[in-house]
Amino acid sequence: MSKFTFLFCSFIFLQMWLFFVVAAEDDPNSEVKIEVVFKPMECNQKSKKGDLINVHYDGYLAKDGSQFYCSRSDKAGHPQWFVLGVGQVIKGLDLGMNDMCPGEKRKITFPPSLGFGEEGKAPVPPNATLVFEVELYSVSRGPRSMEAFREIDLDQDKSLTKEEVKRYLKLDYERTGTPKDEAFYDKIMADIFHKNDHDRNGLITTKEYNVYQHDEL
Ligand SMILES: [Ca+2]
Ligand SMILES: [Ca+2]
Repeated sequence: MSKFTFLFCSFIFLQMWLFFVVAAEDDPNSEVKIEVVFKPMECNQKSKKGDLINVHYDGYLAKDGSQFYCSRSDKAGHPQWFVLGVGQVIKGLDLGMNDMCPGEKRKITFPPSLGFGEEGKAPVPPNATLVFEVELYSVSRGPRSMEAFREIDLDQDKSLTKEEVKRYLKLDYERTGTPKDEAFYDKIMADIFHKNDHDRNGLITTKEYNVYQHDEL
């Protein structure tokens, strides 16, 4: 074998090896099917892992199209808040709502392994492929970083009052060009404090706020 042939064969072998490594890698993203139903003209902040997002989502079973969850009728009907990509919602939604613009609507389809699995969870039956129709209202960049906390905490006393959070929310909505009425903010505030003010004293401390528990002030 000439030196050249040897080098060439090594190269082919390396290529094949790389191909198998890549092909064998289980990529959960490829199992999530995303259809963009509506995309707003303007998009200055796309959702990414760690962002606090506000969203309406309706869940359907792929096999017969029946609805099993509707955030518009559940929990007083206001959009849900959660931190994207950290397991606060099922995996299929965490993956399917990434890189999304405020105002965007998507239809997201994913297998049971990224939903409620082989067992299912009532009213979702075992082994169910799920379809979600989602509408994203707002994206707050890195709200769970201490940087954002300091921005919200006007008087820098390391705890957030309802007034401080509300002011921040208003600014955020005004920034994205979608200001809302007082009732809208009040509903969101109730939701945020319900989920984060664990000791119910009307203040969100750095500890209550920080889901990752590793950022230091
Ligand atoms: Ca404060
Ligand atoms: Ca508290």
